[in-house]
Amino acid sequence: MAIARDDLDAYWMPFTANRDFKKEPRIITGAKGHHYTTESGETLYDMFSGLWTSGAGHCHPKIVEAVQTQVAELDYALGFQVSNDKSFELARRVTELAPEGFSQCFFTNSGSESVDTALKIALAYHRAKGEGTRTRLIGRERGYHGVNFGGISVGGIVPNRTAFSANLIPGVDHIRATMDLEHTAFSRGQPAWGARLADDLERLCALHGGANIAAVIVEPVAGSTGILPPPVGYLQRLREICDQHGILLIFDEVITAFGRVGRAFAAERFDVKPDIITTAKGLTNGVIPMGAVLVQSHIYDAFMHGPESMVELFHGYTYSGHPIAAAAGLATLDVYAEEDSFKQARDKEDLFADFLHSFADHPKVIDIRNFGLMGGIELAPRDGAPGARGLEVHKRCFWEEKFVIRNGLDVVQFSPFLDSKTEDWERVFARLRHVIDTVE
Ligand code: PXG
Ligand code: PLP
Repeated sequence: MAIARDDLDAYWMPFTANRDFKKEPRIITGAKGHHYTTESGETLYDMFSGLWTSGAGHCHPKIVEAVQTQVAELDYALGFQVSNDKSFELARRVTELAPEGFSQCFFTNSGSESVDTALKIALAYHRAKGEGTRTRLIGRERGYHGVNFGGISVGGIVPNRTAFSANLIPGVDHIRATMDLEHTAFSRGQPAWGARLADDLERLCALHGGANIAAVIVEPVAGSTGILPPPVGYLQRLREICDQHGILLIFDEVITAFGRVGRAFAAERFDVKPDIITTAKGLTNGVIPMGAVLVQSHIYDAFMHGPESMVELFHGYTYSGHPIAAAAGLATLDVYAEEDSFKQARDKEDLFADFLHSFADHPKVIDIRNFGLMGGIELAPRDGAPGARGLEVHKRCFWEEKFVIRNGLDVVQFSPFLDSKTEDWERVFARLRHVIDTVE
């Protein structure tokens, strides 16, 4: 249904240029499979799988049915001291899918909540073990860990922090970002250069004393900042340094979990085992908001002391383990298994890289980055107007070429479906070339 122009005003949209958007609203009213429909009845191809969320396709019939059934059976039950059946089943299924050793899962409603939950678990874990001096948290420049206070404090996206800079949580430092165009430009997949950047963590251990650091949080492949795959050996080196100093390693897999890098988890793909993994998005295929924080058994076990009638972790959300979200999650995991979605993604990643890197010779392109089914083409910014060219490409793809991509400043980004079809990519990338050729 088309919405009246007068109806646009009340909604303060997230991470959106509200005034610009409301002059020329891009409004979706339906979706099926790999396509959206707009309020004017046009069909658009979705080259971003929702917002990294919907790898199995929109309105997947199995997930739709599971949600419809669940909402009529149990809409909600309290989650503190009482719970629902589906949440337990989903926790078991998620831990079975996870790398060995991940034995428990704590439910949240978003990636931002997963991150703040993981940071709190890390701090409380050390305290429970009698290492209360471990209070410092380490993030990475350019990291995106959601928008809550913990997440923006360890995060490294400058505009997300600026207005709040005096109120970020104390005791946080950042290691360097892993991109340096001089060394990494046009790397296909993981850059060969840059493992040494992990040694920045050693510097912070020397500065603060490693025994004062609770945890390090990184995205195994940085997504929001414009797709930065880890240099070869980098994550292994971070793990080594954490082990040497007794620091917990947190992988923020809100984007990378559930097939985006061709495996259930990036931890599995890179063969590096963190202590804690945060997830959201693909857990329910984006259908109902839900996140999960996975912990290794040594974390959970550290809390299971003291009187049995005591709450072990003073943390939780009204909607933790919501039955409808859990039902969506169970159906989503079924779909991933039945359709072998992660293998489909893996089988297609080379072709995806070929399409992306076919832009390497374009005069307006300054870098191309990819890993799994995450890809970004960085355009040269216009003089004095960073981001303007990227936004124009995004809008022209939407209005003229009828497909949806994301731009983060001048990085044009793609997060295709796990079961994408070659012919759809052929059309998208051919038309994208035309748009980049002709954009000012
Ligand atoms: N951690 C990571 C690694 C993320 O990518 C979050 C935490 C926060 O999740 P929620 O569900 O609270 O948004 C994210 C989310 C983009 C984009 O444009 C990426 C995210 C969110 C919105 C936009 O790439 N990632
Ligand atoms: N604010 C108030 C006044 C509340 O009562 C609650 C929860 O009961 C919250 C915030 C937190 O809400 P949620 O548990 O949905 O995160």
